[in-house]
Amino acid sequence: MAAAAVDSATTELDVLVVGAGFAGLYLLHRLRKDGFAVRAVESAPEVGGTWYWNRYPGARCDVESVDYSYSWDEQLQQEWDWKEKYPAQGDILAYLKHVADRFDLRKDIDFETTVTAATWDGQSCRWTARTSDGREYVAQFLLMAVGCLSVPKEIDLPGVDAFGGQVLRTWGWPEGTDLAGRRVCVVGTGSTGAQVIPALAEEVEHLTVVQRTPNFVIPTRNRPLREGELEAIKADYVARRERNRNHPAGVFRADNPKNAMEVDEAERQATFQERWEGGGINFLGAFADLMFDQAANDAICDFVRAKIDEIVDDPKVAELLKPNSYPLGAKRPVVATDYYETFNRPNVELVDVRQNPIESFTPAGLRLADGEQHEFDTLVLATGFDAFTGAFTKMDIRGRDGLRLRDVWREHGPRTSLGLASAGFPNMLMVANAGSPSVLANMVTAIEQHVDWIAELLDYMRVRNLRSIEADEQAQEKWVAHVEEVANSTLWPNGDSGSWYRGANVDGKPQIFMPYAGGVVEYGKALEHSAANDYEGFVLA
Ligand code: NA7
Repeated sequence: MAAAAVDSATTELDVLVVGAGFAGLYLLHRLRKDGFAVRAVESAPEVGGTWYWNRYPGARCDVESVDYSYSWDEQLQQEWDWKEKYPAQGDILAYLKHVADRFDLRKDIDFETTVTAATWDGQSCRWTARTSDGREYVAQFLLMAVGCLSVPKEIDLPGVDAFGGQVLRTWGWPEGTDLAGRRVCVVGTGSTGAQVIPALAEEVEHLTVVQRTPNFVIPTRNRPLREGELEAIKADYVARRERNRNHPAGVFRADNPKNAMEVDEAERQATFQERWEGGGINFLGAFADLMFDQAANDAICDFVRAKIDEIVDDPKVAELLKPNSYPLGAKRPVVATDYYETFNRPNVELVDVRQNPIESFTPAGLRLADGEQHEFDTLVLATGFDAFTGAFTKMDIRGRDGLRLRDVWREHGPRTSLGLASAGFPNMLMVANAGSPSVLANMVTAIEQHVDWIAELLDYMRVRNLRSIEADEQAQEKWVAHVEEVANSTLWPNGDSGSWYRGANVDGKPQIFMPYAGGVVEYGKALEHSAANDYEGFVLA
């Protein structure tokens, strides 16, 4: 079926996809192939989602290139040549542009189109989505491929308006920004901060790093792919993808099956050291119990703290860089290049605002509570996101009987059945977001798992002439409780982590553990069980 324009401002569809990042592009391709009238809308002028907006210096993915890519087309994976072990933002964006061109997806994407509101009509079983420029899309299904980290957190820095210099956000970084010779201040030391700080330190005259909570930063050890390495991977690609799908993290990791506290100190240290030298998230696979046993986690934390002492020249700076208020892994593990080494540079200064908070920004910089002043020309904000729910609550989404998603989720957090649908909002399906493995797994694997399930669901409904699917309220409450329970069986929710996993980084946000910590394998079983039982957990009508 082809999309039909009712009048110039209204487009009638089977499916409207919101977002043209990894999730939106695959949805568009798959559902179009399956014969649905589908279009995607995208705020940006280009495909890429996260990888379009996060173009700050040093932006890179912490999943290996060859795994952080689609597995659904053998020719695509054979013809695309990754350059480095871990892909830079520009390489991922180039890949997604290639996918859009190769599968002729652009003709079905409306760029620079932002959905501001969507209303469900129970009579016609259709959503009407409105855009900021007054257009309307009417569709049976509203598929939210909006990303988990697509809305930057509101700026909550005291007196920031008083600052007279340039203010940049890492999200939406203006292309071509030249900071050579400037005095720059970066606020935020999460994954983004840890990438942008070493990159800017090389370019600017002076860099002030404002840190509130130190992170455990694992070295990336990125490198160009070696001669023959990519060819060998390509020769085994199908099996490699299968291994990825069969690992809870959605990417195969040679996890050590041993528990940290069952081996002696020498073996424990040697294992940590080997993983540290190998770099990347694999570090967390050093032992099986790191996220489950406090003593094991303490051991790996001590190891990283000792590394900080070893790397950082100034013992006072080293002390400030050491996290000691939450377990390693309770916040998203940070992987970066030369992060701790950067603090040995003469042009880099660490300002800890935990003990001595920012009192106010000033026209020329900032002033701390004890009166200490720092001056700079450019302020860079790497202060994080209104994760998971931000992209939903930003829109005025009204479901059955006028129920506002914003009201429900702002009060209770995102409530979903299987992370796919929320009661009261029929035919609105979420891709790889709250309630599913999403950010705790290789996002691309998680996205493919969801898109394939959704495509089968839509076909099932089409064949049976079913018009709507909605989360069953009881099943939803059970799933939300299960997500919390699984998280509570790990060390993820522990400590003063202030983590965006539970909404703790945004003032007033309900605190509920949002991603599903059981991994893509267990989650896949739950999806299969639902589908095999006529979509248990949902009401089809
Ligand atoms: P994060 O991980 O939320 O980090 C945000 C950082 O900004 C973190 O260090 C915060 O300190 C800091 N921050 C936020 N607000 C303030 C204020 N008001 N004052 C001082 N410091 C502040 O976001 P990222 O963008 O780094 O990473 C998000 C994910 O993107 C990442 O995990 C990858 O999956 C990709 P805090 O810890 O709150 O004390």
